[in-house]
Amino acid sequence: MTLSPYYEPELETLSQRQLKALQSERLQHIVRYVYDNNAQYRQRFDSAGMEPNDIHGIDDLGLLPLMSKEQLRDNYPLGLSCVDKKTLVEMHMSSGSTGVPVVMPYTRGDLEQWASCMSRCYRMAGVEPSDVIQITPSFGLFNGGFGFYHGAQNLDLFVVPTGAGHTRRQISLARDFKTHALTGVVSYATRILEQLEATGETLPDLKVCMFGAEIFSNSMKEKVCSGLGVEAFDIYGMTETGGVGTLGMDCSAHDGLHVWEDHYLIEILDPKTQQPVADGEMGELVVTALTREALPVIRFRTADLTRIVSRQPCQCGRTHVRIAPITGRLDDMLIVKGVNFFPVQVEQALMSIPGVRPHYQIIIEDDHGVKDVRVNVEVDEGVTGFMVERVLKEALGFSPKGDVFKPGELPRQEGKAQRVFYSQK
Ligand code: DLL
Repeated sequence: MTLSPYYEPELETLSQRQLKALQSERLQHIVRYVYDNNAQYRQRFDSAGMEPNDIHGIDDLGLLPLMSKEQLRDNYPLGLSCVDKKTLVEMHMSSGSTGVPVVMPYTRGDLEQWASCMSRCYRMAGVEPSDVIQITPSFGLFNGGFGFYHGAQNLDLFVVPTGAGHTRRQISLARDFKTHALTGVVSYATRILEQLEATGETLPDLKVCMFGAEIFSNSMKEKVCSGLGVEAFDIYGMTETGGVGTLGMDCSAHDGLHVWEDHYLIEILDPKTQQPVADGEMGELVVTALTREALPVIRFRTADLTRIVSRQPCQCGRTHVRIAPITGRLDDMLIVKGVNFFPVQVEQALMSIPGVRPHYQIIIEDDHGVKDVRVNVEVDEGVTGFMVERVLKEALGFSPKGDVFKPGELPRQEGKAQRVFYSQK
């Protein structure tokens, strides 16, 4: 018997009208809820000159003040929690580049909401009960490991909880337990692929990869898919929204990420004016959590850049809005020699060169305020620095300096890969 491709068919295929009505009702509720249960929210709404009764539906969203990562950091550990600490059952945390933590506490209801979002993602990737799923992010403060786990438990999948690292052991477990789906951080897939290529082994049972947590170019995705012989899904979420999978994933049409709009209201705003951009235009994703209990973010500025792909129903039958894969973060944009670019553009150009490996570094050299960029990349024999430089010049409009390295020469990291480094002269 083939299972339904949906986990919650009715909710995933609501008509636009039904969806808007549900979102409006939930928005009114959540705004009243945070106002009544947390003094910080109350104060911020009061300062913005609004009160919960002003919100009649999603068209009034713009009346609510925007929320920044700093606010979450300033309220470490539980200053923005809307529930009694006794009702909390779990927490996750991200430290980001500044090291000041952002904490997300969970009630039992929040864990169930997370598991439902994740279950939708698994179903969308065609993963079925008793399929073997290998979870490669760490089981710890990072939400990745536990998020994949909660969803998998909810669907009765067979979990191989390898956690991070130990690539050789990951491969032997995947082979011995016939892993069907591999989940984790994008750059870890490249580590597994590298190891397989070095030994000539294959993982014939592996059919699906669910990867996210990092911005990745299409060409990187193609390399991973063809190398591992899998279909890769781009899964999206963040600590502030409740973790991996909460915001959505692409379906096998791979035409944008389906946002779980009954749980999260999204806006795409111009980062400068903070006004909505037209559909199709790039902007900052701003998220309101409609169904979380412990810490529902309201108009949270994610700093992630994306655009609306379509509001029309997808060929998979789901009706929620689709957004483009994340192309950059506001704080990621590099400016060198008067040219603005995102690291993913360098990756896209590098990965389009046959024989270039998915391991690279972008080094921003600062010589008394004058910036230059150096790109180091691993390549197979026969690929020269000149070939790399030519492609980068074409893509970026200027020639970065750089060196080519043999496979395995650049350092590897566990977890999210650091691609950009800064050096002072
Ligand atoms: O990275 C959640 C996650 C874990 C997603 C495992 C997918 C797989 P944080 O550590 O809080 O949570 O980082 C969130 O990572 O704002 C994006 O900038 C980036 N990010 C997450 N998913 C994607 C994705 C997890 N699919 C931050 N594509 C977000 C691009 C992503 N960037």
